[in-house]
Order: sequence, then structure tokens, then C-alpha cells
Amino acid sequence: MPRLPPIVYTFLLLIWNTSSFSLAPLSPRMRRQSLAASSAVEFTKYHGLGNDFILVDNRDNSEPIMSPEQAAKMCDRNFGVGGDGVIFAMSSDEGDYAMRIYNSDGTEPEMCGNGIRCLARFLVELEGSAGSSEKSYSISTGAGMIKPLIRSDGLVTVDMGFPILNGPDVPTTLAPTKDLDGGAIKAVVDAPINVDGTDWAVTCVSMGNPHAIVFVDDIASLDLVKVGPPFEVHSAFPAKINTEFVEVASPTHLKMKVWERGAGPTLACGTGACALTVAAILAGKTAERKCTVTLPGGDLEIEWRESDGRLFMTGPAESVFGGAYTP
Ligand code: ZDR
Repeated sequence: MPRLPPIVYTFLLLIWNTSSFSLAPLSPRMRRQSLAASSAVEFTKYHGLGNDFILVDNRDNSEPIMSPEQAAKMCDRNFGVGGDGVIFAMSSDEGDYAMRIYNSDGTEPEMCGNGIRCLARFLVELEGSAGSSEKSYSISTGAGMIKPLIRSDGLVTVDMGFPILNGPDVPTTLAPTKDLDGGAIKAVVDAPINVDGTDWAVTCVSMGNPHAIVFVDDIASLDLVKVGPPFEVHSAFPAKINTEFVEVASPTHLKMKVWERGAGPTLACGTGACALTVAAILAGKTAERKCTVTLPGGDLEIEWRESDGRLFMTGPAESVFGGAYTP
């Protein structure tokens, strides 16, 4: 090999030392070795309809191996890996696994619908059991036990459990407008709210994490970046709020834009798609229990099952790349 001038070696060394992560098409085994050598955090990047997450194998630790601040830095799209959140695959006594997630601002939500589809695909990869057969998991989350099923066509159907409709439990301080279950549940449906000087009507639904749903006539003309932020921090939502703006295109087709708590405008929101389907039924916008929800990043199929009230979400989850990141 020809000798290179010393300046070239210095330059190469400098690049090696200053790069905070490397894109690595490495096998999981090779990546494990490089983690041990450098104490970098291995990750795999996934997305569900463009709602993108950094997945970390955290099965050997009872707490996430990164702090919320480190996760927020890792999510930075210019100075880090880039993502709407970091998801930690944890071991669990109650379910097959547990999920913890930090939003891109470092806050910790209870649940993430798109993220749990990604987590299911990540677990199959970690277990080395990827194949064409179906695979289901029970995952312990801040919103209870959630059950994703990887179908043989690669899509993931998630049993998202039951929506929480009692206003104070969402939580919201807005006055309830609708009695459900013979008055046992006081729901906030199409309730008036003034946000930053504009009057809106909101329906509030929790999927473990809180959502406010606003029906609009024309989603295309909505200025999300202007109207989203003041909803997130409105005093009617003590835990802050994810806000979905929804146009009813037909009884079985709902179009949405989302401003997420702790993450801003994302391309998709699984818990939000479930929450808005429930809201559309409660607010009398549709009587259909099965709807296609079109999000900026693509479509999810949502069913609010009539027989038992459970919600099911079906959509894709794709792995994009893996690497090692030095916090
Ligand atoms: C909306 C979400 N991306 C999903 O797919 O369900 C969840 C992320 C968490 C959300 N930002 C929150 O509740 O703080």
C-alpha cells in the first residue's frame, strides 16, 4: 500500500473521533461487538408511515440506558440521528416485553401506536425469528397491556384496548357534554374551546395518552404550525395534548393532520388515528366502526369493534437503517 502523507492520517483520525454515529449495515452480532468496544448505543431506525423512531435494545436493563436529554439530542435531525422519539425494548414480568418511549423533546408518553408496530418488528429482528409466519406479542406499556400481531403480509395489527372517554381521566378540565354508559362516563364531545382567540369544538379521547380531536371542513387549508402549538399547552389539558384535525371525506374515510405533544407536526400518529375514529362516531360524523384514516404519511385501518369496544389499528412498520450512536 502506498504511504500517505501524515496530514491525511491526521484528517482521517479526526473524522473517526468526531463522528457521533456511523451508519452501519452490520449484522446484529457485529454491532453488539462494536457496542462493547466503544460503549456506543446501537440502534435501528424504523418508521410507521413516516412517524420515525430510534429503537434501542434495552432488555438487559430495568431503566432506559439513555437519559431523556440524551434521547432528545439523538432525535435531532441535524445534530443527531433524527427521529420523532426513542423507543426502548425492555424485558417484562407481566408481558412478553415492555415498551418505554421518549418523545423527541425528551418527555415520556404513556403509549405510541405507530411506535408499537415498529417495536414488534424490532423484537422479531432481535429474536432472530423474522419470517413469513404470524407473530404476536403482549407488550406492557404506560397504557396497559397492548398486543401487536405481525401478519403474514408484513402489516401489523395492534389490539389497542379501550379508549378512555371520561373527561377528567383524559385528562381535560373542559365541562363534559355527553353522558355515556347510563351516565357513568362523562364525555367531552364537540365541546366549545377558545384557543388563542379562535373558537373551536373539541372531542377528547385518551388512548392511554391524551388526544383532542377537532373536525374541520378542509384539512388541506389548515395552518397546522400556527394552530397546533397553542392547543398543546392550553390550560384545559393539564397533561398537555396531542391534537388531531380531521376532515370527514366519507363515512369510512377520515383525513387528518396531527400536532403531537412533545414532537410537533409528525407524519402519522397511531393512537391519534384510533382516538379520532372514536371521536367521529361519538360526534355523529359517521356511524361506521371501520374506517381508513389518511395521515400525512399514508393510511391506517382502524376498527372500533362493536362486540366488545376494543380498538384495532392496522398499518406498516419498516426498518430503515441501523448504526451506533455515541451520546
Ligand atoms: C402519536 C404517536 N406518535 C402514536 O403513533 O401513537 C404517539 C407519540 C406520543 C405522543 N407524542 C404523546 O402522547 O406525547
